[in-house]
Amino acid sequence: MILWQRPPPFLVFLLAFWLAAPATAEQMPAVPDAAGFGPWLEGVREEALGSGISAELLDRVLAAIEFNPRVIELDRRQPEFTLTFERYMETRVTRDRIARGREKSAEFDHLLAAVGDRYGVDGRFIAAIWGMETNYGSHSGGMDVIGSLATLAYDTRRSAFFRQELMAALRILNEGHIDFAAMKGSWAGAMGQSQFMPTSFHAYAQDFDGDGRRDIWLNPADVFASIANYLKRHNWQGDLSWGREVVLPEGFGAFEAEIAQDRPPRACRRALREHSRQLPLSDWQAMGVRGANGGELPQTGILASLVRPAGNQGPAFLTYANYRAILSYNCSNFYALAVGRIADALLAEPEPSE
Ligand SMILES: [Ca+2]
Repeated sequence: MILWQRPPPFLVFLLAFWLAAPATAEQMPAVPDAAGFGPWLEGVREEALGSGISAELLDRVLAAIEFNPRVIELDRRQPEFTLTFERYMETRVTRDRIARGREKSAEFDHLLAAVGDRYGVDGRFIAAIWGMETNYGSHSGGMDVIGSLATLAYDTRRSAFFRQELMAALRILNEGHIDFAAMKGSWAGAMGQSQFMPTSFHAYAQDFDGDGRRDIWLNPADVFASIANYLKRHNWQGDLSWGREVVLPEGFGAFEAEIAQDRPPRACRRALREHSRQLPLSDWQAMGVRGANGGELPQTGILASLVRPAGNQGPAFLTYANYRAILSYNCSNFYALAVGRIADALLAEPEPSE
């Protein structure tokens, strides 16, 4: 039940929870019998050989992997609770993550600027996504990608999706971008510091340093360029930010019908169905919406959707096209707002008390 036309690069736990949410434990398919895994891999080998992957590579890699019951356990895990927006922001946009983001932005200053220039994506957004996905490369997931994907493809729950990802992962090895031993990722196959699924790797990963390998595991230049390219290819507007927090006027409820969407889009519907219609900032200003500090909104035609992640009584945000590019990375309003807030913190001077 993957609902995207293109899979997002990172299947976060929230997403896994969401995928699991409609099913009760009784409805989950039984854990497959590990005894059939070896014979099943023979079929994988045949298919991979037919698509041009070398026999030597397949012999070596397929002999080294096993059915991993831990992956099935993680896939079957039921959500225990859903974080509120406030709690999500407290746990994701931490002082530590911002402080580390400042350190890493300083350390990779020239590289982030060079990548930012090439792709038209401000380096603070690249750093913010890097920080959210893997805490700046320090938590990329230590699971063997081929073993995890083969286990999920052998399982019956989403076998077609994961078999396609498995084939894409074998192609990455066949093309020599990374060695088998270093091809690590999350249990669901999101790989390296940018947490790309293998099909996203083929579509978006970049070789920024020009060594012939697209190395999103160990090479910061390739990691940054891959994140930037993903955003650029999802309609990133280099001269815009992501959006802004706003204050709604008394009696704003009168506009609810006027700002409702005609029809939520098909892609990333889970997050976008919570958005208002896209209207120019000047229209929002005319409705009495103001900046978080009470200031006037810019009188421009920039299109913005209103997002209220904690419901009508909670904080309100006007979000631009770049916010939707962040949603394409990970279809969650909480995630996109956290990325925006970290990116803004990286722009601002640290508070004297910090
Ligand atoms: Ca490279």
